[in-house]
Order: sequence, then structure tokens, then C-alpha cells
Amino acid sequence: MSKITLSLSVIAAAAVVVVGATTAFFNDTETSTGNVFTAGSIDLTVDSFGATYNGEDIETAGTTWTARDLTNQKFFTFEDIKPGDYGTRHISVHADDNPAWACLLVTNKEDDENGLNEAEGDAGDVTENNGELSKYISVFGWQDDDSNGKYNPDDDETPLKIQGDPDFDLLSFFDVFYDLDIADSQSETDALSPTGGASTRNIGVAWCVGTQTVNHDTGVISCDGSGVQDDAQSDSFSADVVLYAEQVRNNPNFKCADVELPERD
Ligand SMILES: [Ca+2]
Ligand SMILES: [Ca+2]
Ligand SMILES: [Ca+2]
Ligand SMILES: [Ca+2]
Repeated sequence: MSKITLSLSVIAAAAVVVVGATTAFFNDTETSTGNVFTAGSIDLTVDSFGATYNGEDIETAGTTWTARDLTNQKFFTFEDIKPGDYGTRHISVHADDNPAWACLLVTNKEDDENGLNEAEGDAGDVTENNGELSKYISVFGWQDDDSNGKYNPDDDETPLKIQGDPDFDLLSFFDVFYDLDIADSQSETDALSPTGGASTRNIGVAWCVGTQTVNHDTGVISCDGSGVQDDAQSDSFSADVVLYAEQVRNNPNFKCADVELPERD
């Protein structure tokens, strides 16, 4: 997110006063110079650590970085996933200057077929241009307050809300990469606040190739790949994950669902 700095300088013109020769007045002047309005910035940085794949720590696989503006960092790059594969990811979102609302938004979703192999044909896949992988991937996100990479409902860690779904708490799983509210006025999540309160929000993300079940009492997240069909063999799914921040001030009714990104699906 780029910073925008706007300066408005107020310069007082000095008036020339001609004083008559025969009269003098005591006088005094106080000048306030250099008055400026500067637009505050909403600057978001993101770090990532604590990735696992099928229970193994993969922090060394380019999945860890310190807080920064994202350039070419990827949250997910898995080349050879299979039914039942699962993983977790921990990210932190920081608002550096001013209180900010924040959202995790997904755009440019693409299902690629990468050719139709025999098994896919046998499974009835006849759509050679459209892949089928995304429908088998599930993702669950939560406020990982203690940054331990685990969902801890006992410690009041709460699920991130799916936009537009007020009944989210009744669900135990959902399909891949919905937009999620990180800090949204409607979903009872506090704004990021560098000026009092917490400027960082810790987010846990658990993904699964198959049906994901989340136990909201114990926090156990399980993955069942038995429903994944062969029509997804060799297919790939890609998406852009966008972390979006917007000012809080004068903006009390902010909703992530109202955010419009360019080039969205
Ligand atoms: Ca394929
Ligand atoms: Ca297909
Ligand atoms: Ca936790
Ligand atoms: Ca396919």
C-alpha cells in the first residue's frame, strides 16, 4: 500500500503599512509560520512465520519473512498436493501509523486444468479448460492471539468471519479462500491501533485438501481427503491474497464486504 503525503502550506502575506510621519503607535506582532496540514498514512506491513505442511515444520522453505510491504512473497506454493494434505500458516498484520480496519481479500482466483489425464477422464472430467482443484480445498482462519499456530478457543481465540455470512459460527468448514474480516466494524473485531491498543493482528490459517472439520470447543482442526475425486489430478489453483487496510477515523461503519479491489472476479 502506498503512502500518500499531502502538504498544504498556509503562507501569510505581509501587508505594508505606511505610517504617517507625525504619529507613532506602539505595536507588536506575533506570527505563526509554516502551518501545514499533512495527510496521515495508512501503511500496512505483513510478516509470516510458523508454516507447517502435513505436520512438518517448513519454515525454511521461503515461508518466513519479517514485517514488510509485500513484493513477491507468497503465502502458499505447493507443487504436488494430494488428498488429505493439510497445512498451517501464521501471518501478522501491522498498522504502522494510524488506527486501521483490515481485511484479507482473495482475488484473481484461477483453476487451471493443466491437461486432462486418463484418471481425470475416467472420473468424468470433460471440461478441458477448467480445473477442479479449488472445490476440494478448505481454509479456516482465526485470530491466533498467542501466535502459537494453533486454534485455541479456550483462550478466547475466535474464527475470522466470512464476509456476508452472519451464521459463520455455525459452520465447521468452508471452501477455499473466502474474503475474511480481520478488523471490521460489523464483526466485533477491534481495529488495529498503533496509537493505543494493539497495532498487530496475528492470524492463523489452516488449509486442507478435502473436507475440513473444526472443533470450536477443543480447537482441533482435522482434514479428511476421502471425498477428493480424480477429476482434480494435475490441476492447479492460484489466487492473490490481498491484505487491505483503511482508516478508522471518520469511518466507523467500515465493512470489508464493501471493499472493491481492481480486477476482482
Ligand atoms: Ca488436469
Ligand atoms: Ca476439468
Ligand atoms: Ca493460538
Ligand atoms: Ca481436472
